[in-house]
Amino acid sequence: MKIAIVCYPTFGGSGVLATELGMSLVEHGHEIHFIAYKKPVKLTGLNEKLHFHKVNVPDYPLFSFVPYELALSTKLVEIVKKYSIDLLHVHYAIPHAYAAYMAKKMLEDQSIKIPIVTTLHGTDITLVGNHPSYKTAVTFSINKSDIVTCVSNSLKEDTLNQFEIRNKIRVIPNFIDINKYILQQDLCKIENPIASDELIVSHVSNFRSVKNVLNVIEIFYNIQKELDVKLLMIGEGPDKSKAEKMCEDLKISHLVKFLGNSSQVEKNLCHSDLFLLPSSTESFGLAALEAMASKVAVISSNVGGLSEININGKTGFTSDFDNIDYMTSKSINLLKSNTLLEKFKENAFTKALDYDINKIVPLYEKAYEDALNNAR
Ligand code: GMT
Repeated sequence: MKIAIVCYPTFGGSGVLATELGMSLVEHGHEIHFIAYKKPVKLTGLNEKLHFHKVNVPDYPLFSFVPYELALSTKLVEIVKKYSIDLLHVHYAIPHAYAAYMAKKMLEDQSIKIPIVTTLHGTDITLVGNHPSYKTAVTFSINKSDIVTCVSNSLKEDTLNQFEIRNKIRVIPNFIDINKYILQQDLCKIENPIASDELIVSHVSNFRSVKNVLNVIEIFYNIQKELDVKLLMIGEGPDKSKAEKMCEDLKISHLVKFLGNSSQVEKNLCHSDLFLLPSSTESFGLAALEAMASKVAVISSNVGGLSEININGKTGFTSDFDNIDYMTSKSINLLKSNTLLEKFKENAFTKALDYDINKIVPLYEKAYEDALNNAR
């Protein structure tokens, strides 16, 4: 199949997932065309089967906001015709599903049929999409997609509760390439053959307010009072400087490393013991799954899709996002008992196997076949 994938090109989970999916589809024999305003950060190895097309959005003094949807739908029409694309797969409803529908209608006018698969990722539904300024257009674009997928059961429920959806929604969970993580575990052992006594706690996110990074710092502050421990904070975003300032105020800056964005989190996570993700909303929590694939136990909130992957009492612990005392005491219990910690790490890894790329990508291929069959 020839598939055009539209996504955000940033470090956000939806863009990362879309990129990994596209690159894996190439290995399955498909031809993939990424379309975005910038090359996706994790996209490598462009060749005759793997393309990137940039959406150019010219500015004009009249515009307070550049009309990205217009430029994107125009680009979609151009690429579909130029490369005889079979199908559009758009990640994140806003504005991608809307622009795809416009492209579909423009192509229909030229007697070209193109089905749309839309994948909902979370904030396009739970935080942004249900705002009155967008809701009507988001509902319309979901209902006009040929196939709709979302990344967790919880997101499916939220979508059905918050929007009037006539379409069926299939759940296709996010995935990781487990072999990449296994390989990295081996490399980490070679790099660091003698296990250190120092424990490592980590957090990966875009440091937006929903991630509650200040809670991460507070939990870590409590842990370091009792244990010899370091914290790795990976990512960039609006609350990063507040988190750095909090570390200075609490006089723990020497124990906390802010590493910035990473395109190889598996390298940063392979020495970690515990992962903290106290988000107030999280449709899936790809970062938690990446930690689990790296054999790291997870202390997270119980919101959205997080409790579908982080099994309370088995792969880690879950609680209300603001229950700092519970998260602290569970972290300390786990980190104090090597036997318990090792058991949780193994359980986390075993659970991550359910989300291996080889199990999940065929579900997308099936969705594409169904979309093509429905369109015929
Ligand atoms: O986490 C974010 O804020 C970024 C956002 C995105 O669209 O990139 O992440 C959402 O999609 C990820 C990939 O499906 C999910 O793993 C995240 O849980 C989800 N974020 C939220 O629901 C807050």
